[in-house]
Amino acid sequence: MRSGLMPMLQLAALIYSLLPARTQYDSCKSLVNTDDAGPSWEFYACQPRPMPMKQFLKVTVKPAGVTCGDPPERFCALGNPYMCFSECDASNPDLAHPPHLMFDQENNGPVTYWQSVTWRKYPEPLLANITLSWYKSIQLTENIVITFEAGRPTTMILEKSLNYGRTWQPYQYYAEDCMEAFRMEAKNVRDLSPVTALQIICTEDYSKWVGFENEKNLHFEVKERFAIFAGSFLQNMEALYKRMDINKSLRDFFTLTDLRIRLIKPATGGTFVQRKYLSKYFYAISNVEVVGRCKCNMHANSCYFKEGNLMCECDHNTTGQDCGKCKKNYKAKSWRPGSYSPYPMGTANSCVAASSAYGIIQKSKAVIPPLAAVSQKPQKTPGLVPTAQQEFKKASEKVKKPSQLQPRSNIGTRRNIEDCECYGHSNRCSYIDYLKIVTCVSCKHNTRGQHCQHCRLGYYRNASAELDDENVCLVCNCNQHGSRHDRCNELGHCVCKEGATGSKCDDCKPGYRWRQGCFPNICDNELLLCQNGGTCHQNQRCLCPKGFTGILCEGGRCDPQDEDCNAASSSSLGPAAFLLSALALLLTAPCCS
Ligand SMILES: *[C@@H]1O[C@H](CO)[C@@H](O)[C@H](O)[C@H]1NC(C)=O
Ligand SMILES: *[C@@H]1O[C@H](CO)[C@@H](O)[C@H](O)[C@H]1NC(C)=O
Ligand SMILES: *[C@@H]1O[C@H](CO)[C@@H](O)[C@H](O)[C@H]1NC(C)=O
Ligand SMILES: *[C@@H]1O[C@H](CO)[C@@H](O)[C@H](O)[C@H]1NC(C)=O
Ligand SMILES: [Ca+2]
Repeated sequence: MRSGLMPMLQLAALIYSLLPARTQYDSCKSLVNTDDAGPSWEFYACQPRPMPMKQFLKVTVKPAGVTCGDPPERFCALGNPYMCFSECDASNPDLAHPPHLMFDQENNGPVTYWQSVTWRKYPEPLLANITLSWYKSIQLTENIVITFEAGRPTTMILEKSLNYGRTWQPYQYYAEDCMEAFRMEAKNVRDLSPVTALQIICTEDYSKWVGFENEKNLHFEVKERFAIFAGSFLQNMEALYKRMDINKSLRDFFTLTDLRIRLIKPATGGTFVQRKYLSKYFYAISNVEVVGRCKCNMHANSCYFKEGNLMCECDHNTTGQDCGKCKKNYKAKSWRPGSYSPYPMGTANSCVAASSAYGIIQKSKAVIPPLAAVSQKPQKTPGLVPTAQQEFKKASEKVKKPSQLQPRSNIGTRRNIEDCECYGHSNRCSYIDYLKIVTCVSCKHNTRGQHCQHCRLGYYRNASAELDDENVCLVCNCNQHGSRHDRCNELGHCVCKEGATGSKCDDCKPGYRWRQGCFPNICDNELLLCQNGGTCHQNQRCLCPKGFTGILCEGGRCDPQDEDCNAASSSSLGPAAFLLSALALLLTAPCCS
């Protein structure tokens, strides 16, 4: 019996290990032999392998002071308020619970965790935001799993950002009672269909009190959503990839640059809060597992971590952190992401040299209607910022016939409601009495304005799209570090900070180097030469031979034992070198946000 079982298990393990390892789109090119022309390159769509992303993130916990230990506190068991087993003291490394313990490797050692203060201020809510930033777009390939050590929260929201934390949208709501907490019907990912796959739901699956040991994990279900398209064992990934190719919302749904865990109410053990024992209510998270791949737009099969940044190693003559543009002199065709089709090699959509035979630049001849009423203020109607539900909702609602319009008596009487023209971005108008105009409300698709005819700030007009196109407004995507703000002009060009360049301000001018923004070179191989045999390290400092000092190693050789050595060398600095050292001081100071 036993001997028969083992090979079975081994076989199962083997099959299982083969399944996720079946790599697709893992090479960007290969050398092929053609009969007439000899060997030549063939190019394919490619993407990096998934990896554990928790090692590359930066964590911020807010509000300040929500991490336990300052002052030290005792914590009691949820099930037994007299069992106060643990103490948190930020000044003692053995008793501290700082945020980075959510992302360490446990390696069979004791469980390490971040812990909040207790709910001693009840009934004031115990709120905490845990923000994870990658400074890079990544695509989820596995479920996000958050491990809570002292009960899963009664209420929380998972949020995500696609634009480096500039704007946020809910990803999933979690509550013991969705209706009570969020006025949402409780749902389960298994209830979703291909049509509703991207709905933002509230789930009660991970918030019910089931005792400490039974279940500590909370999921954001990526695999289950993949399975809606690819089958329950993800056996038909081709179907999923085909959909992703043509549906940007579907691709974007699994893409993010930042995640936020908004903790709203801690575990209460399934009963009311006992005011006498507030030391048993708190949050403790031992692990946050986020597995995904760098988003490289199907133009790279690897991604590396350099100077605190994830970068795609771009192929197909593309460049940029996400391979999101063509290399210089390879702009004969406009940039496009690689395509998953035809399965399983895909299409590379390489950038083409400007001088090549394909070099016909197709300019769009679309006429952009003049922008009316430009002087109006950006509207602050809450509905103008689309909620995720609106954004993910089937976005094809047509303008309703005037007779179907619902009166909105709270804003004004209806008049000339026939003038309700919103180019399909809204189906509601209001009459504003004091301006005597009919105006669209809740413009969708990132539009705004009386007729939803403008783009929201941070978006620009897609010149080849009609005004009633869903894609009429494109996100400016200005690089957070390189641009002055997130707005751009009608061509999508952003306003760059000093030293930055490029339409999205994600490149540096000569003489500057990218380190989450462009910083002037301290040394280089042309103008700012290191002297006396010094070597320039990453354009940021000269590595001086022994005995030489100064920004450019220009300080003369002197005896290090000599007390006057440092003074002598700094007083010998010329004005230029003095300026440089002042600059270096500025640059090493903690920088602006
Ligand atoms: C948490 O983040 C949300 C937005 O995502 C914000 O409205 C709220 O004020 C933040 N709370 C804290 C305590 O920082
Ligand atoms: C994209 O896919 C989602 C999920 O299947 C679907 O709800 C949505 O209607 C699709 N969008 C378009 C433009 O096809
Ligand atoms: C990049 O451009 C060069 C010159 O046009 C070409 O030889 C090469 O094949 C291109 N590479 C890719 C991946 O398209
Ligand atoms: C601009 O609009 C056209 C027409 O709808 C669309 O095909 C194109 O993809 C849009 N451009 C972008 C960058 O989304
Ligand atoms: Ca840990």
